[in-house]
Amino acid sequence: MPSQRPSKTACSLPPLGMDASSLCMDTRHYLLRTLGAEESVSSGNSVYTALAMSLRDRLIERWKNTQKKVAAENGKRTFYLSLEFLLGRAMGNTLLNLGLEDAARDMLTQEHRKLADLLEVEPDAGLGNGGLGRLAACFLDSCASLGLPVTGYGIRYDYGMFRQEIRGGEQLEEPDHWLKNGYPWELKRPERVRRVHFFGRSDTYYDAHGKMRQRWVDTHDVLAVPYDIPIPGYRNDVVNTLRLWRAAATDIFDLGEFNAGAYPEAVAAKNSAEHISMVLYPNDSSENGKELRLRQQYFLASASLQDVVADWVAVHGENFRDFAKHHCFQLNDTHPSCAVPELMRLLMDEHDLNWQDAWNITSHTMAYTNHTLLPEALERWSVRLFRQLLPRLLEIILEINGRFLQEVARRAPGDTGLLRRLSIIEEGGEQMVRMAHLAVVGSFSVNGVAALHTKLLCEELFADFHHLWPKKFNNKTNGVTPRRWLQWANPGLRDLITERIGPDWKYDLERLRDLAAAADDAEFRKRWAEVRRVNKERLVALVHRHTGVTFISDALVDVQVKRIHEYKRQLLNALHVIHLYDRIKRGEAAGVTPRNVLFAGKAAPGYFMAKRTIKFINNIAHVINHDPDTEGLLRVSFLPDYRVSLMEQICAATDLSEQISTAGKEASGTGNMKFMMNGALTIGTLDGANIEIRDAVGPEHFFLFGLNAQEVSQLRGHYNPQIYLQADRDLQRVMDLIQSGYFNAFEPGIFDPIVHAVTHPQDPWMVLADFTSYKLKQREAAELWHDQTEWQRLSILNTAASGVFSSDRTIAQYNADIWHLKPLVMTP
Ligand code: HBZ
Repeated sequence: MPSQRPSKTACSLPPLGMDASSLCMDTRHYLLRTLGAEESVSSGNSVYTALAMSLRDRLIERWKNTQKKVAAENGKRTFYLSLEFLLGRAMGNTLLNLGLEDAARDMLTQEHRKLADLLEVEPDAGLGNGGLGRLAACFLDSCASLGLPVTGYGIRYDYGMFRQEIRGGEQLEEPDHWLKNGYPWELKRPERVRRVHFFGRSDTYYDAHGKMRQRWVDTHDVLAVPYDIPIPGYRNDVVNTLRLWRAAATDIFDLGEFNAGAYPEAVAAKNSAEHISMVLYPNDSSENGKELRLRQQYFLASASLQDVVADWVAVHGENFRDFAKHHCFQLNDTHPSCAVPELMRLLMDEHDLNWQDAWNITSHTMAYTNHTLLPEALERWSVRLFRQLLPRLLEIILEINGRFLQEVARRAPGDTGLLRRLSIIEEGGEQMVRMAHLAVVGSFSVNGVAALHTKLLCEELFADFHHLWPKKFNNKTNGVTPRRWLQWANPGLRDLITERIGPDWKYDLERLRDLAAAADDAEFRKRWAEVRRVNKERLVALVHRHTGVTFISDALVDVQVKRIHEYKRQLLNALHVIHLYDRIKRGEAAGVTPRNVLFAGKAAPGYFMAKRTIKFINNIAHVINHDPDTEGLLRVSFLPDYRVSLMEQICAATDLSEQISTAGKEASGTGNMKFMMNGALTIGTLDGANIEIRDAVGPEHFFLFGLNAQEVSQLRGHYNPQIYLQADRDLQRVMDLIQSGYFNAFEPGIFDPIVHAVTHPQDPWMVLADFTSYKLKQREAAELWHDQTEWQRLSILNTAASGVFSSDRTIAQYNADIWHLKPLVMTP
């Protein structure tokens, strides 16, 4: 008898249920059978993990379908290359986007648990510094929600952004070991590992056809192991991918060294390979030039491009004719701009293309986004370091530069100044590679992140390039995802809005405009104010839990949360807080509107002034909060460890959003948008996206103060802070109070650097120049607060006008102008 053979058809699985009882069954399965937990005593941690696994199954189902669809459509795809993805927590976002929030809540209620408690178990994935990293995360959410085939590529750091503790008013940095309990939202893909070269030398050889070619030899290699995170779209069954690379040694031991008896050296080499993905650099606005950082950058660029090229070759063989039609690489700032020479290298050295064909492909697939004008943040790497670490890449960069400068010389004969200004290599002193020039030359699109920022890029930073290639430059004003930043962060407001204008705004945020009419409805305003009051109670509890400060109930909540940097001018806010305190002390309490001032943000560990600013704010807060005269009038708090999950609670409870950077310095800002969407009013300068926020809501509904960008630049060189000091008696009193040691009674001299910074004519941030107009605008805001009818009306109008700041709008513009991708439509 022939033995029974298994059937050829694979056993297909039924789709997973999307109701509370299916979710419950699966979660129990994982809890009891996979995690081996005791049902009765299982910790929040294991229930969280079990629920995450059940949700992941549902993501994977849709993920596979999306991948099949992408392959079947064989259309163009975009790859978003970024050293940072500041994802925050995944569970809430997954529940919201899959439409499983109610099911999860019901299931947990049956288990006598609260969803809110479970969500708190998840650590933030803090793989980014601030705006640039969070923007990448918002963009992924929007791409998936718009059904665009976009894959993120980044680094899976073992340690994300440091955890900030405040001791004695000062910042302490603690490592963020976010993976210590495992990360249920990722899948390791060992079968797709890549090999990345470092060191060695470039070798000339003749191939089988007698053609002279280059190859990179004697390299030290590092493996790049991918971990994939699913990125679900909002209720459209699309799930895109974020692929993060971890560095691993090629072999556990280098056999040569092992046999030579150098066992410790061999193990150390393994470590040094793995150091590449060990830790996120915590600088958000100045380059540190550390070799390890360049290694990270090349590691990401090389692994990601090899991955994409390998997929192409698997389908098309060595025919790259249509490669550019099918691919776009969006470079999130210059950090991944090694991608330009690396794609050239892969095409020429590994796939035998000639220079011209490789260049046509490279320069038609790369697109570069700039996020800063600050000169100290523009990346430059020494040619010496490049030659040592990435010799073949340097060779290619020099060739790109040589050909580029020839083109310039043809167009502007004899203009050596222009050549020097445009060159990718900076001469004079040590030769440096200017990464921004490399990115501009290698890309078909260069964009800024807000209208003013793009204008300044074209007129100043990249003026010569703009003159050469005006059509390359375009603006894409930033946006934020309304799923996380409105629907999830503010369910009360979400439901109230839906009740009023229906649910369409959830798919098209510009529909929020329909809310404007409700601003004149007294009953609606009352309910709006009530939702915001509840949100504020939650924030008050949070602040109390983490700082011990008791905020005044029903007082104005005035918030500045963002990275600590001189250009963002937390100091200006701090001076104003001292002024309010001074008014109370001099007997003007009756004129002072009760106010809670909240600060939060991290300082780069090596940034002295930023760290001293944190200490300054904490000392001011201590004095004010302990002075009985301030009771019921003024409270000040510095909330430690600012991160995505805290902002979710903060933005829903803020009345007054502080966006007070020196005009021309904040490229865009995105916190400003989150606050506006949730109904905060803004006090701000004409900087970054503030300008567009003010245009959208109407100038009469925005507290504008300060110099504009043109005035700032005209004042440079003859700025004299004494003029402003002499003209404002209130400002003198503030400075006198600080200098008297009032806020540092037992720490003599510690705030001298702060006094010096703001009173020095070289102060690039011109803090004192804007103090008086800031103070007066603050007074206007405080007076408006007493008219709650008007305040709530403006709050509603802010939300109603915020639709344009959805990252869905931003991504639709990237797609229309740069990517040209066809949206996927998933059929059930
Ligand atoms: O990018 C920020 C800008 O300051 C902000 O105005 C803008 O809204 C946002 C999104 O476009 N830039 C950053 O957040 N930059 C960094 O975090 C950074 C990180 C590593 C670096 C340099 C900068 O090496």
